[in-house]
Amino acid sequence: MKRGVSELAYFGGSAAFLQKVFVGRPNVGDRARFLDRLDWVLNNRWLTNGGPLTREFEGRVAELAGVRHCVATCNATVALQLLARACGLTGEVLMPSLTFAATPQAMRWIGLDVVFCDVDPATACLDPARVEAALTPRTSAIIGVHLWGRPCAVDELDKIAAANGLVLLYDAAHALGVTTGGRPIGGFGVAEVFSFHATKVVNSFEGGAVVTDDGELAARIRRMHNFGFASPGTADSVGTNGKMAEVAAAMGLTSLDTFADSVAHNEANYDLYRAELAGLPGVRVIGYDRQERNNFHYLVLELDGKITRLHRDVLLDVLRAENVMAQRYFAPGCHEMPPFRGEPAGTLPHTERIADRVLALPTGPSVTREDIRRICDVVTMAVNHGAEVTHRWRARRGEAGTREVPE
Ligand code: T4K
Repeated sequence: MKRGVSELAYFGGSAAFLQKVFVGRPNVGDRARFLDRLDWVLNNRWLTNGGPLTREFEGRVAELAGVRHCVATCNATVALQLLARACGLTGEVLMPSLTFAATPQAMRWIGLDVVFCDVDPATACLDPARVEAALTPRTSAIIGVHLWGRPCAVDELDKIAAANGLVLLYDAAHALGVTTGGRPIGGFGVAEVFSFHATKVVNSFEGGAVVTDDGELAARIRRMHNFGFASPGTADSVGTNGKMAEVAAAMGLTSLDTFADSVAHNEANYDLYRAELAGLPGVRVIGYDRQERNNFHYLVLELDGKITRLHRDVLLDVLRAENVMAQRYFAPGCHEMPPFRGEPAGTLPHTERIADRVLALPTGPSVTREDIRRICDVVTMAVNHGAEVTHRWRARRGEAGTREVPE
């Protein structure tokens, strides 16, 4: 327990954790089961190119997502590119700026123009009204992002896409195992993309997948992710190499085996964070709709600096000094990153406001209840003494002559 501001590690106290506690610590799952699978892969001498474990993984992901088809890929960024290409996107694609850089990067990399729309402050996902206002004759698609695993306004976006002849896709990197209106994420729009990166709730080291009910689209993507081959060695379309390796599928299957346990652990963590931080003025744990299925993968705090007198970046520094490696998921908004700059400042006010306030804290199966109590103790100490912490933080920054001080 910290008994005063001077005991915070940032101001010279000892750190709350001897070793770093990370956001996105991988869920390794049952190691023996993984090693069995790995052994099987090596004995089978079939290491990639649509091997049996990859097919099994695809079947299990499709089932979880409630769709007929799944094409597993080397990562979600390539999955987004394959999907965009397979749908024949051209010109402009609309998407939120409040996302991981992969969403716009994937589109820009294949030559599409990215147009950012503001988010609905209630969901932090695309605001359908802003999408409608951004349509031009060059718009070919809408890409929704289920941010932090909280679903987009799928019905409204569907109506806009249908009324304007647009392709509707979802970046569902955060939303495996989530439902909206009782229906699993995976079956909305033309297709959706999951990520199985090491840091995700289900991981395959690196990996991704396109899921869809459209068999023709899935077949096209399957060909495209294998050099465009329609038959061995013969390409009938432009293609790339986006395949998942068997070792990745072995990890993905092992991670799926414990998916329900991981979600239960995440949910218990989420409840404990909420209980520990309840009533702390100006601090909100971003919520999940308990009527739906959630994966509780991201634990996101929103800090109202006017109340706390403590900016998110100050709290981030304070936490990191304690070895709590919180993350600014997601700041800055992508529209403020050099490859995408061009929007006049202030055009995405909700995005900018949220990006300025949010902070992801460690959760997942490797984070214990005691870890959470200690993390919340630091947050509580810093927030309860927000003005003093900010003052001392500024003084230290000023002495060091480093970056500008957030308001
Ligand atoms: N769309 C969205 C909305 C996404 O969030 C992402 C990825 C994508 C698309 C693209 O998916 P992929 O193409 O990656 O399949 C991390 C992940 O690399 C990235 O996959 C993820 N989103 C993003 C939210 O988080 P960084 O730049 O924050 O990575 P890094 O290396 O700083 O790691 C994050 C944290 O995880 C750190 O606290 C350390 C910890 N960590 C990381 C790794 C790799 C571990 O403890 N062990 C590990 O092995 O992007």
